[in-house]
Amino acid sequence: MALLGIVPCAGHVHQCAQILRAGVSIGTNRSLHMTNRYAAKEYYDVVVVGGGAGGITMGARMKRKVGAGKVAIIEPSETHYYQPMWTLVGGGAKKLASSARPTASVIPSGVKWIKSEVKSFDPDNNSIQIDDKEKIGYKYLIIALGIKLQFEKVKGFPEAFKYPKIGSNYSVMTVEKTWKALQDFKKGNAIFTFPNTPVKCAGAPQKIMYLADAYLRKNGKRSDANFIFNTSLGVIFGVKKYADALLQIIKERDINVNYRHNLIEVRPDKQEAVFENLDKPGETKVYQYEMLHVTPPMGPQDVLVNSPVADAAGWVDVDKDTLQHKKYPNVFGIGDCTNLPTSKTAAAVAAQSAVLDKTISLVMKNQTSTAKYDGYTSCPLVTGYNKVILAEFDYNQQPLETFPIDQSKERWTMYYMKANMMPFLYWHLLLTGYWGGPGPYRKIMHLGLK
Ligand code: FAD
Ligand code: UQ1
Repeated sequence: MALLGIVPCAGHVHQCAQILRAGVSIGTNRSLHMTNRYAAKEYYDVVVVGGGAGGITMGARMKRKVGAGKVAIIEPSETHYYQPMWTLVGGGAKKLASSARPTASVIPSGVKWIKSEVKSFDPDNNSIQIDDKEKIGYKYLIIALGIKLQFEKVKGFPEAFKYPKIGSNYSVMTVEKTWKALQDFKKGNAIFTFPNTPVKCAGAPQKIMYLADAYLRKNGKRSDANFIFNTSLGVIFGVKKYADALLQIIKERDINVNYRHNLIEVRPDKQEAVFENLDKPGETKVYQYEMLHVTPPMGPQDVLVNSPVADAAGWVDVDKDTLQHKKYPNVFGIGDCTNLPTSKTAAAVAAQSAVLDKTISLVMKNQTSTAKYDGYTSCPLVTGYNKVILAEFDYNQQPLETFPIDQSKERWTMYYMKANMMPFLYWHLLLTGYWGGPGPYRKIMHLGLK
């Protein structure tokens, strides 16, 4: 217990067996799973697993709902990162340190931080197991575990990162290597990859390419570089309005795009990257690189795969409107770990947090949830050191824009917002549970306009 920093405290931690026996039902006539055969050592009204963007945000919202002492957040990491900053760190426009804060400083005050990893879920008994086989009981569970990076699925990784000229903005360990590779660029291919899996922030694999292009132009080296975007996808971006704008930029900046090309191996000693053609099984092509930016394959966290709270693929199986678990009504999911059919971003987490807040309020009152998430997500597509296309869209991949201007145009104002305002919004409004996405402002901004 002491090792985990968990100190049971009367008034804050209740004996689960006592409370779990209460049993409540919700409007959906599915009864909450409120009997527990195992007495967990600790019990909280709300347990949040994962202390990233979604977990801290929901922890703050739940504190307001049920009181700090009745909420616990389970998160093993000592440091919380604002990951959207890493695009700019890889491009040399921000320092890595500016993306990091101690986890202790973002845990809502009074909320219990259990510095541990979740090892398994037992939703039939309202408990989860953490390190050392210890069980934590809950009345409501919110799963916010994010997505797992799987560099090891590409032959040659992770050892390849010991070599220069390879970087990845997706990991805190490798993002500064991107900037180094860019600064050291001499002559040859600059290659950027997109894997054959779901990813978080699907725009990020190409944002760094536009920054690299701008950097080399500024330094008079662009004519020595051949830019290649090898993507497993069949399109440049899923929303036509922004795809059209990006294709125009790609043409203007002389970038070569190879669709359906998936990175399968890196040979860093020879500076070679091997890609398979997904449309011609067995066909591979070796590319020489002077700089390689890798977006790793990604997938659900190990603890979710084959767990009772996950779907067949390993994503938390939630209702796409309410974010309530499809089978366990006292379990909820938010963010990258869910099977919500939208693009995985912090902006999506913001909009989801407002919906989930409503859903849980209604469930707590034994009412059916009427909240409805529209799939809102956003990707500030950085296309230079002072340019951003602000993509915002919904489940139908239709633009859902906040500002009454054409957001598919590159704008310095949007860059300013991405680089300077979003971090503030994240640390001070999202993580404190006061930012539920731009939905309400969109309506005001568009007043009087069609
Ligand atoms: P995370 O924030 O990743 O948090 C998951 C947490 O779960 C982590 O703290 C982890 O330690 C914890 N965890 C994992 N396993 C366990 C376990 N077994 N037990 C307990 N805890 C566990 N989004 C935008 O909106 N705009 C952008 O411009 C943008 N750009 C991005 C650029 C890059 C390079 C990257 C990498 C991401 C970007 N994103 C952007 C995406 C955004 O950062 C994520 O979508 C967001 O952080 C998702 O929040 P989450 O809570 O689902 O997951
Ligand atoms: C957003 O809400 C958000 O989460 C805090 C982001 O992540 C950092 C974003 O990148 C964006 C664009 C939004 C949406 C916000 C506005 C004002 C359009």
